[in-house]
Amino acid sequence: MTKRLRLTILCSAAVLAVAVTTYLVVAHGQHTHNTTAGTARAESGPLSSATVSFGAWMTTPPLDRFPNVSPPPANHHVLVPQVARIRAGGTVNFIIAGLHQVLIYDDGTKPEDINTSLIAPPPPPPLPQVPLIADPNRRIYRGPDPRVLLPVIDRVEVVHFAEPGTYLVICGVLPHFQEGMYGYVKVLP
Ligand SMILES: [Cu+2]
Repeated sequence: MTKRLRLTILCSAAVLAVAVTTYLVVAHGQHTHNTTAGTARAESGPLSSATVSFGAWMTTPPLDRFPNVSPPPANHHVLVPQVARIRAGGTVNFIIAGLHQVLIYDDGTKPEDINTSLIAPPPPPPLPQVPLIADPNRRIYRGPDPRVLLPVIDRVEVVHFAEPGTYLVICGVLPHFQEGMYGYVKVLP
C-alpha cells in the first residue's frame, strides 16, 4: 500500500466518522425536540400533578352514608387546596365528593366574569332540578352532568394543563358557586 493510498483511506475514515457523529447528534436532537422539553419535565417531580378535594363529607356531626346516601347538608362546598400548583404539561386530579360539577376557565378569568344567567337545560324528572352554570365563554373544560350520575356522585376527573397560566376552577352548581365554591390552578412554565 502506497503512502498516498494509506492517507486517502485514513482521510475517508475520518470524514465518515464525522458524518456518522453529526447524524447521531442531529437525530438525538430531533428526538429530544419531539418529546417537548416541557412535557418531559412535567411528567416527573413534585409539580407534575396536584390533588384537589372538590367538596368534602363532614364528620361533625358524625355522618353515616351506608348503604349509599349523599345527604346534601353533610357536604362541605370547598376546593382544598384553593390554589393548586403544577408545571405546564402536568395534571390535576379533582377528587369530587358530592353533587358538584367541575368547570375550568382560561388563564386570567375572574369569578365575576362568569355569566351565571346561562343555565344548562334541566334533566328529565325525577332527577334533581339543580341549576348548572353553562357559560361557554373562555371555558376550557366542563365535567359531566352530576345530576344524571346519582346516586353514585363521588368520582375523579383528571385534567391536563399544557400551557402556563392561572386557571379559574368553579363548581357549576349555581348555588355552590354563589356561596364561593371556586379556586385556581396555577400552571408554572
Ligand atoms: Cu358544588
